[in-house]
Amino acid sequence: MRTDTPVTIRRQNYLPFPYDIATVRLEFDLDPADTQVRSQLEVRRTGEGPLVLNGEDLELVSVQVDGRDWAGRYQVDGDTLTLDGLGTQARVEIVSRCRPEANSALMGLYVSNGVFFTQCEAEGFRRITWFPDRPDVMSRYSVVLRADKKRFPQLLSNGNLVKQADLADGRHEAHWEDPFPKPCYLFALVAGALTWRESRMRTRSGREVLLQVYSDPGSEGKTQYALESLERAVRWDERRFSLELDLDRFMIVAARDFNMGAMENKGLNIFNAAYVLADPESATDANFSAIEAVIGHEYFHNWTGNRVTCRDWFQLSLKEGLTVFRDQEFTADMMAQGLDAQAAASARTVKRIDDVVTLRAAQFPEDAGPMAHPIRPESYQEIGNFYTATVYEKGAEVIRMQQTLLTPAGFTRGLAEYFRRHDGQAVTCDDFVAAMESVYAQDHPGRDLSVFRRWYSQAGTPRVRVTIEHDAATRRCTVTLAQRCEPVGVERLPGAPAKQPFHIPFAIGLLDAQGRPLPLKQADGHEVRDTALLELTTEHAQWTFENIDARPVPSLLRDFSAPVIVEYDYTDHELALLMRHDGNAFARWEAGQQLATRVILAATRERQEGRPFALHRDFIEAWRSVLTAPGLDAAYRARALTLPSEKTLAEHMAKVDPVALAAVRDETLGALGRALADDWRAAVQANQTPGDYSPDPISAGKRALKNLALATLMAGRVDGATEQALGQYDTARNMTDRLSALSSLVNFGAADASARVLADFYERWQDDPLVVDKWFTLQATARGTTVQTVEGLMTHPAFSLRNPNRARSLVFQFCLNNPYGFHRADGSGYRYWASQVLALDALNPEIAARLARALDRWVRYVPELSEPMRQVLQQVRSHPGLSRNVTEIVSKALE
Ligand code: 0A1
Ligand code: ZN
Repeated sequence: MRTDTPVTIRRQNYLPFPYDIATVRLEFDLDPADTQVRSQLEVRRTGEGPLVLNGEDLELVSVQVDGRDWAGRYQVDGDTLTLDGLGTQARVEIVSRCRPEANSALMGLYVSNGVFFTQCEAEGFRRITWFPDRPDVMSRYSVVLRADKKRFPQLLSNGNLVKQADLADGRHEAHWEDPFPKPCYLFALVAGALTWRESRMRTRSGREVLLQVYSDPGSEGKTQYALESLERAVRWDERRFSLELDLDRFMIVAARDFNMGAMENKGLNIFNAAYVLADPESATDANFSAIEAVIGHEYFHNWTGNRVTCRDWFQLSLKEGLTVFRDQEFTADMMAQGLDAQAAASARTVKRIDDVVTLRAAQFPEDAGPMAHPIRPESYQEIGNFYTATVYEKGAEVIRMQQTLLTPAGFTRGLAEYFRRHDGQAVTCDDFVAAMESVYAQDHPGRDLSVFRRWYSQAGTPRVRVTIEHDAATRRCTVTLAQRCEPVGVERLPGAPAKQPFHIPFAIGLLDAQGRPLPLKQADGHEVRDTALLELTTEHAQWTFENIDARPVPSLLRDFSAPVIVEYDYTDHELALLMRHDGNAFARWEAGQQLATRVILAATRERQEGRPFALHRDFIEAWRSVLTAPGLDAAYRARALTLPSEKTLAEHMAKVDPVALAAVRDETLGALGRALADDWRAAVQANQTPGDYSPDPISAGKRALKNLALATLMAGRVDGATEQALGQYDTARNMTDRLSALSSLVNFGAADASARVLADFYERWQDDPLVVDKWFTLQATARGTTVQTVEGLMTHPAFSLRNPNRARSLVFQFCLNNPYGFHRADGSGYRYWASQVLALDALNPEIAARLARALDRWVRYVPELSEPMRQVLQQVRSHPGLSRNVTEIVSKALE
């Protein structure tokens, strides 16, 4: 095994590549055991120095330049191949070999379920052939694939199929040409026996395009939703941003073994099968909605990522933040489609809530820990470690704030300007902001986005402290906003520049004592009906509103207008008022979350001090009011009645005691179940979805509320709940209901009933890998599961550490989402973590590094836990042969 010495790559050291490579011709002789790749590059010198190419795990067969053997004029040094003595123009031909079936890292060319796949982003192309593996080298590709026709009947690559032919010895070949120049990370091939579903559509300029979804034989009944989602995505990008599909053919292929969600290779997206395959019996509402979102995401990359790509990997958020923002908007529009205005607004709020919940659970902790980085990082050791919630989700928030500042119409103009300037180029985040700024400056003379740009260069979640002063005599109310943001990650190191204030768009409303909205009239005469957008660009600032009779209740950070933490000392009474009356549905949800956070944190402190648990009447009544208030739709109600997650709650604790926190959260749930049993039962009855299954947001919302009600009744051990859950499990006609019932039984039911349904579930679904993943996840996260349980499950014939979905479903789920089992005071969970990080690292370093992050915030825990965590981190760090990926994570954690 190779030992990587970590080298830090810095953004400021960027240098352009000194050669252009106009065309690349690749010929593959595909064989799982030994594949030969012949690569021909048209090279033109544009700067100084030799031609240096990257290659990893390749066997070099020959190097020729302009038809002559180049032996003696090239050197291989570790992972680089250096060619000397090239003229201004040269045709370089390199032949190399690789072993796809031995590739367990799933980067480069690999075999999954007998099918060849590639994964090149970020630096996988170098495992296929020698090449300048960096996104700013853009070339036109033509590709020839040759393979045994019986075993590999479909031969796919980027662009258009221009020729197919049978060869001797039962082999055949296919020639593909991609008309668009692209960086090598967007190259792809797929070869194997696949089934497919297709449709044709006319783009808005009238071109006919072929859309195809490929998957393994037998799964053809599960690709309809994916194909429909693709059609919706094509239409949406035309409508919303006037962006049209630029190819004649667009393909999606499902892979059983895949490191991430999916990959936007030009015209040939490769997907984790979990984001393609679905039918009502085997997939949940969450699966259906994730499929639509990921298909949208990859499709939208065709413009934001492929047509305009990144100059270097520090600019990753240029394409990822923007494309996540686009997929969020797509989903919101799809959810709102066909509903009346009020229902549509609620659907959009539900989507916003779901995105904010993800941000708070995944990104806020990251931004406060050792891996904290700006959305455009300054340095990295392994780029694979920077496909983070910060680059993706916070990156999307930074784009959203630009839309808020420019208005949606202004943002659309800004995006058009971005494409006008940069189509076909590899550019930077600064280029993006400059295009937006050109529109912003037109619409706001004298203003610019110079302060706003700090969102790209500074890490950490800003805190905004709000103070309200009311003067009864002048009937004026003054709102003061003050921001601060502690240095995080490398910002704490000596010599780091001081942190500057951010440009924060802060949406606010004011309510009177009855909860009615107050018109917001500012001293300069500017008046809005109910929501004002305050732009905070300095450390603190004040705004004065007029004609306000009494001290109002503020409704803050409406629609989560910026990724910040708000500090305002609400009384419980004020929160209850906002929960009932806030006209901004997001802020109304937020009030309930704050109240619940307060209650659970106080009870956790009491529990730690040995006092008994009792849920306050007012809190129960507040929850009852949401459960029974007229006029709220089920999807929104389900979100408003969901207690904040343990991860979000933990962010509010000085030192985290995960077991106490989880126990109090469970007890709170149980107490709500008992106190409001009749109302929960009524919710179960009122939210049945008879008839054919449909994943539409109204039906999904009903199921979400019904299943929350069922879980809450189960948590409360309310009479009849077990029978209800068992009945639902047995008679369910869709996976959402079946799995929810099963989950309630496994977590809160009696051991024998739980064992019986788990066995039944496996029996029914053992042939469907995506459902077997759910079966493992349920057990990995179940209350009562211990390290021993998980180790037992690892010996199950269906378990394999090599398949990332399976590893995630069991090992990751246990370490990340089972506080009771994982955070045992005896350290057994942590020792298990160390053993699995090391086992995975030998197979697949990218996946291992993700698991490694489960302990990166060890300092946040109570000392009884943080000390054993530190010990296992050190043990992993000192392991010989550790990958660069895991080394970076554990070293930063221990710094
Ligand atoms: N660009 C993809 C993410 C991706 C990154 C790396 C991968 O393999 C290691 C795969 C996919 C996206 O944003 O969807
Ligand atoms: Zn992406």
